[in-house]
This record gives sequence, structure tokens and C-alpha cells, in this order.
Amino acid sequence: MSDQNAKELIAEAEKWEGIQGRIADIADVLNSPSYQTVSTESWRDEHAEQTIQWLHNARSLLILAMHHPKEKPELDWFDRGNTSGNRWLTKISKALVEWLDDTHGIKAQALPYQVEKGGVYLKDAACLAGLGVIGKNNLLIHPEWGPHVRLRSVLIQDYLPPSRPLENFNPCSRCAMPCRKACPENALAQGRFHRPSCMLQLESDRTNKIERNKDDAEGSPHLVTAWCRRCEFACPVGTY
Ligand code: B12
Repeated sequence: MSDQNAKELIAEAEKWEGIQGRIADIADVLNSPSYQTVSTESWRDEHAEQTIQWLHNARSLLILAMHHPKEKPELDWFDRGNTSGNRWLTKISKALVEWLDDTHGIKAQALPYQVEKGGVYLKDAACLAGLGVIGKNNLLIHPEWGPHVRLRSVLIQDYLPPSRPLENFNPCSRCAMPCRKACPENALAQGRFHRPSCMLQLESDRTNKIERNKDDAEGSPHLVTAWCRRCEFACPVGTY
């Protein structure tokens, strides 16, 4: 697949409002820091029955970043096993898979969000593809949208020339890092992300669901989980 085709694919992805797309080389993604940190082999086996099979000989990934503005918190609300932001990204991914086949005869596969189901570590992939950098809040910081993005990937059988990582974008270097103080469980207080502390807060969010402005069919208040986003909102990038 040529440079021109890769450009066309990115342009097709970006026809969707609030979406930016970039390409990563699968080999680079599977070699990225998250894969070095977590041994995926053992728990791939544990979750074997729910993991999808990847297209044979896939070489590239299209990484999608969806702007998740503060005014649309409902994109992240967990309801009936999913969020509307996730559903939207699935719809876009599937439309792009169809477009690649129809327009270029190229096979592609929309990957799930969860790594144990066959997804990839999306922040690493997005960083390699030049959609942003990893900030001190342990989130991908997009130059325009800040950490207010949600990510997804599409596996592509052909080789597409990868996009380049960002250069000269170091948003945390002169920042007072308010994210470190924002976490109610101090998951960032030691200077690096402490996952068990973050999990405590998210567990509490799961227990303390909020009422959505809509009753369900039986007239009962509709409850959803609104995950904590304090480390995200503390970041000054993307707030203008
Ligand atoms: C499991 C998971 C969680 C778990 C554990 C998180 C964790 N980091 O361990 C829990 C439930 C706690 C969680 C919490 C949150 N999550 Co979460 N989570 C995921 C998931 C499914 C996998 C992440 C994972 O396990 N990573 C592996 C661990 C080992 O790595 P890590 O801690 O992220 O750190 C690695 C990177 O920072 C990387 N890295 C560091 N520097 C560099 C530099 C370069 C060049 C590269 C390539 C990589 C790199 O190396 C580190 C490991 O060594 C991803 C979706 C996906 N498929 O990737 C979403 C995801 C990361 N989560 C997301 C979000 C938004 C959140 C929350 C804000 C909650 C919320 N409102 O949804 C918090 C934020 C916590 C935080 N500050 O990190 C978004 C992040 C968007 C963004 N802008 O980055 C993702 C991408 C999902 C999405 N919807 O798009 N999450």
C-alpha cells in the first residue's frame, strides 16, 4: 500500500467529526514499553476463549483518537456493559474496515478495546503513531485536545508507511503538574502511576453510580457509572 493510500485512509477516518487517525507499525507496538512491562503471554492463555484471532500477517494499525470534551461526560458513562464513546468508536472502526475493502481490496479488522480480548495497548500505539505523548498523569496528551481523547485501533493486513512520533512536544516539562495532586487516592503522588490506588477510586465509582437524566422503560431512575477523570481534568493542555 502506498503513501497515497495511507493518506487517503487517514483522510477517510478524519471525515468523522472529532476523530484523528494515524498509522503505527505492529512490530513497533508489540515491542513498546507496556508490552515490556506486562507479560501478555500468560494472561493471553488465561483469556484464550474470549480473545479474537488477528488477521494473518497483519502489518499495520490505524490508531483512532476521539476528542472527548468536558461538555460530553456521557461519552464515558458505563452503562449496560459499555460506554457510548466506545460504541461510537466501534461504529467508526467497522465503517473504515468496510471502506478499506471496498475501495482498496485490503482486509482489515476492528480490534476490541480490551487487551485481553485481542486489543492492543492503545496509549503506546497512539504515542508511536504521533497522536500525542505520554504525560505525567500517565495519559496520552494530544497537542490540541490534551488528555481528553479516547483511543481505538484497526488492524490492517497490508503494510502502510507508519506516521511519525511527535517531536518537540513536551507539555509536562514546564508544568507544575497539578495532576499529581488531583487524585483522591494519590495514585500519582510518588511521581509514577500506582495502579492499585487508581483501582480503589474506580471501584468506588462503580459502587456509587450516578443518576442519568432519563428514566428507564419501567420509570425507574437510570443509573450509570461515571469513572473518575480528575487526573485528566487537572491537565492544563487542551482546556482552551
Ligand atoms: C486496564 C486499563 C485501566 C486500568 C489500569 C490502568 C493502567 N494504566 O494500568 C484502570 C481501570 C485503573 C484504568 C484507569 C484509567 N483509565 Co484506563 N485503560 C486501561 C486499558 C484497557 C489498558 C491499559 C493498560 O493496562 N496499560 C498497561 C500498563 C502497564 O501501562 P500503563 O500504566 O498505561 O503505562 C505504560 C505507558 O505509560 C507506557 N509509556 C510510558 N512512556 C512511554 C513513552 C513511549 C514513547 C511509549 C510508546 C509508551 C510509553 O509505558 C508504561 C508501561 O511501562 C486502556 C485501553 C487499552 N486497550 O490500552 C485504557 C485507557 C488507557 N484508559 C483510559 C482512561 C481515560 C482511564 C481513566 C482516566 C479512567 C476513565 N475515566 O476512563 C483512568 C486513568 C488512570 C491513569 N492516569 O493512568 C484511556 C486513556 C486515554 C488517554 N488520553 O490516555 C484508555 C486508552 C481507554 C480509552 N477509553 O481510550 N484504566
